[in-house]
Amino acid sequence: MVFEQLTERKQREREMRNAGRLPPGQSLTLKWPVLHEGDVPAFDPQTWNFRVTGLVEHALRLTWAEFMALPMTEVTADMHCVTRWSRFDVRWEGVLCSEVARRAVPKAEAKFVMVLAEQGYTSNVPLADLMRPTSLFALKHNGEPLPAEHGYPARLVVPHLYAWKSVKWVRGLSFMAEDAPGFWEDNGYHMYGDPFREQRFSG
Ligand SMILES: Nc1nc2c(c(=O)[nH]1)N[C@H]1C(S)=C(S)[C@@H](COP(=O)(O)O)O[C@H]1N2
Ligand SMILES: [Mo]
Repeated sequence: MVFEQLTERKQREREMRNAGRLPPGQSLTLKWPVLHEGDVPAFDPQTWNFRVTGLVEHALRLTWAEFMALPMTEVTADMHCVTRWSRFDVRWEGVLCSEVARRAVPKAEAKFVMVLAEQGYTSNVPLADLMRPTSLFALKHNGEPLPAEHGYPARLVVPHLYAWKSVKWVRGLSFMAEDAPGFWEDNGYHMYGDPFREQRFSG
């Protein structure tokens, strides 16, 4: 049984490598590891809000009801963690980052975004990367509401960057002119984090 699982995993891993979808130094996991600093925060729909600040024409403060009323999109994408596991064809459902940005209207000088989460976790992402049609605030994973430990009620997903940028329990965005390090970037991780270029740590 264990042997069969290993074989299935190895076969799928080879398939993904051949398809150019397994970044260097990564291996396939069939599970969904849980990785984060600190505790799983509680969610109160009465007090939860999503705030957009910084270099935008319209600062936003959306309630949970307002956030859920935004248009929903489905994105199927791969997930790569810097600790060397990758998952493939994950189906996310939620609000595209571009939908939120469109309402806030970034100023011309806004080039980077600090993503803000519960308990002070942050990560920086270039605005252009957030505007891609695969970057979203996911509310569902493979058709089910996000499990608490994976970011319920909402998490950012930026599938083309290492998953430390895919901020769980996301609460807001701050638009900036210059790049600035978030939590892991401040602790030696790469400012951009492209898994296909193995941008794990800063130089
Ligand atoms: N708020 C928050 N988001 C976070 C983290 C964290 O510590 N806090 N860890 C990141 C890291 S390092 C990874 S690999 C992914 C893991 O997501 P998962 O636990 O759903 O697999 O979440 C990212 N998002
Ligand atoms: Mo990670």
